[in-house]
Amino acid sequence: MTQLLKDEDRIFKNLYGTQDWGLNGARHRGAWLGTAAMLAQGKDWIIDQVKASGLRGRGGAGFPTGLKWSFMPKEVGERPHYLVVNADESEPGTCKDREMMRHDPHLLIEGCLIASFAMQAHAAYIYLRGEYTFERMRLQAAVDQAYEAGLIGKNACGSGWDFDVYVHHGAGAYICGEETALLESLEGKKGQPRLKPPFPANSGLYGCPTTVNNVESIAVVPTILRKGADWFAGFGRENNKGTKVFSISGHVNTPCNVEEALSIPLKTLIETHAGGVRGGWDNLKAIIPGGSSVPLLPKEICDTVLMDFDALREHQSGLGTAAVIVMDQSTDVIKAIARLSYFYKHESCGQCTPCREGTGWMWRVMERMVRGEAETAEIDMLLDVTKQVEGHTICALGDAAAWPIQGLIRHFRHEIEDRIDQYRANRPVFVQAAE
Ligand code: L3W
Ligand code: SF4
Repeated sequence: MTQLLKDEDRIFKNLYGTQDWGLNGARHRGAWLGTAAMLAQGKDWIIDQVKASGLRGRGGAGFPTGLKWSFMPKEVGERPHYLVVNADESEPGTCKDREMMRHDPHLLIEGCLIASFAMQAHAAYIYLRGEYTFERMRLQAAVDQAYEAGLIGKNACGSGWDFDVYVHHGAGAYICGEETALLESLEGKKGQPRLKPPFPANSGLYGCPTTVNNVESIAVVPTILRKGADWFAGFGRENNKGTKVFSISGHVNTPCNVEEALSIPLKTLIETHAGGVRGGWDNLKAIIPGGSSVPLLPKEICDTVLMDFDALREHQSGLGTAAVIVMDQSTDVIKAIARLSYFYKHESCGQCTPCREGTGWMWRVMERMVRGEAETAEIDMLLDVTKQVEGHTICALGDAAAWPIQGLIRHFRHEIEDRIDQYRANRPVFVQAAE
């Protein structure tokens, strides 16, 4: 029997905006409580706590957060250190950071102070997705409140640490969610990914040591420190610890964002929080479990799979941003994946050949697969092209364009073949007129 998360264990207590988003409301919910005392324990203590909590990055890659922080140089030399918060939330299906910034912005600002102090950064930049105008205004208002209350700025929280927060608005390009493209864009340049290494911890914003973390990764830190690393590590299972905000959309009765423990069974997550699949669980066809970049899974796997990094990886998918996109039996899965192929073609920055050419090529073949106007042999050719793109590009967008197609072929090859057969059976036959 799965233990569901209790309300008192939810970090985001105002996820649905039913309470005051401002400083009074945030304080009432526990934010900014004991922040100076946490800083007084020192940067090593903070990083050790985050490591002990088992927190892994909540933006898609799941990289251990404490470990990432420890990559920053131990002491500040001539180059200042920076924290950059990736709030360029653009992964199709994902809308969790938006709700955190709308309704609980102080948790993020407090997290920025703690994380920046731990990495000896005097400034944090929060880079928001271009379309998030309301969230920018809300976040800026919360930042202003925090300055006014002395929580950030000179001698933040009376800690002796000077700390500034800058809210920066992107211009609406998906690729700027890739951390190095984001840094380029923040520097005022065209948002194109950089080759890694060097990683941002060595050479990030303006060539200085920088850590880029997702909104959720930073916003959970104050509560982890307040309640203890063990408390957070008590949820989920080994290597997949803590709570997580899931965005559930598609063919469910009540789409929602919900915070649950990692490793919750996918079926329980949907039936408990999203009102179940439209028409009942048996009407399920497939689910994309972690945002559009990870491969979809057929119902047989969804029946039992756990929602965490390792369980989904075992099934050749991933937790990604934990955006669960549900598709019922009425879905044309070939068309759904072809639409994603168009998205990646459109969002490719074009600087490396396998991605620039490959995304367009894959999309065009996918469109023919949708209509059934392909040869059966082209399915393997398409699969081969996805393998040529995967792992051969500067950033993960190439992988993200390849993986959904690989998932489709892995689990729904028969549908593609049936579509081709159907087209062949129905296509008009032209008989050459006799002389
Ligand atoms: C120092 C090393 N730092 C790794 C750091 C690296 C980065 C983090 C993870 O892609 C995924 C992608 C999307 N020294 C290091 C090191 N780091 N080795 O660790 O790096 P990486 O390369 O594994 O991933 P990434 O490039 O950050 C992110 C997937 O997420 N995704 C989409 C996400 C979309 C959103 C959104 O809309 N908000 O986040 C969904 O699955 O495909 O695979 O910081 O520097 N040796
Ligand atoms: Fe640009 Fe695509 Fe290359 Fe990433 S993989 S750098 S998006 S062309």
